[in-house]
Amino acid sequence: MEQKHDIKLLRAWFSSYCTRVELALKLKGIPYESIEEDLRNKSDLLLKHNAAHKKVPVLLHNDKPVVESLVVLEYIDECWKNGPKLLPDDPYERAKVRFWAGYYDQKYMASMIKILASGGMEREKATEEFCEMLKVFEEGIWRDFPQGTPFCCGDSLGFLDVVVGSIGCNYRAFFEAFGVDYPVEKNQKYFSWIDRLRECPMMKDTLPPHDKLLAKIKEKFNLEPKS
Ligand SMILES: N[C@@H](CCC(=O)N[C@@H](CS)C(=O)NCC(=O)O)C(=O)O
Repeated sequence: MEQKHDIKLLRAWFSSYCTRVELALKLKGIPYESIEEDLRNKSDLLLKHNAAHKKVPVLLHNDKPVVESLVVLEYIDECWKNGPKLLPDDPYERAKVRFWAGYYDQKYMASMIKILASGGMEREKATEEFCEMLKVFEEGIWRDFPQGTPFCCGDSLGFLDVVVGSIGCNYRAFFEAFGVDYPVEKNQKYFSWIDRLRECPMMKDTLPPHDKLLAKIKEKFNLEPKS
């Protein structure tokens, strides 16, 4: 008898970490129910199922919670063997993908926030550091996956496309909100990868709309001009 899957996703529409889980579910063709969380007033369901971090996303698979987006992506890939694979079969290839996904997650937002939170010379320095970090990333990716991107796992979106695209495709909204003029030409390979990912129909369909995200960032960081 076929096993029944009841899938719920506790998410916030603007969260890139949730976007990546939604992308994985869609790629695998897994039907799911989306439950929108108010992160200023977290539900008992969220507090119960992610007591450690109290963050979204939380995937509930037949009421069993799986948390931390990278863990969730691997879980989905292992549970649903049918459909496109997110991670490659070969253990060494998988290790490389995991390494770069971890690198990106550890560095990207932290480095970007340094640019957003600073001004003048400090912003210039933070911008240079961000640029250097992306250079290390793109050189590593093109060295370790000489077939290049997209897509790191064949002709469908792979693990790295999902991890990188879900966060990276939103960069314009952050830079626009904070008035940052970032020299994208300095990380040409990375940004052309991002541009291609943004054009992917499933990505377009899943990313938060630019204007809505821009308004949310401005509200969150109190960037609206005072009237
Ligand atoms: N490392 C986590 C990060 C998740 C995360 O930061 N989620 C944010 C939304 S983007 C959140 O739930 N924040 C609520 C809070 O910090 O109170 C993952 O990959 O799932």
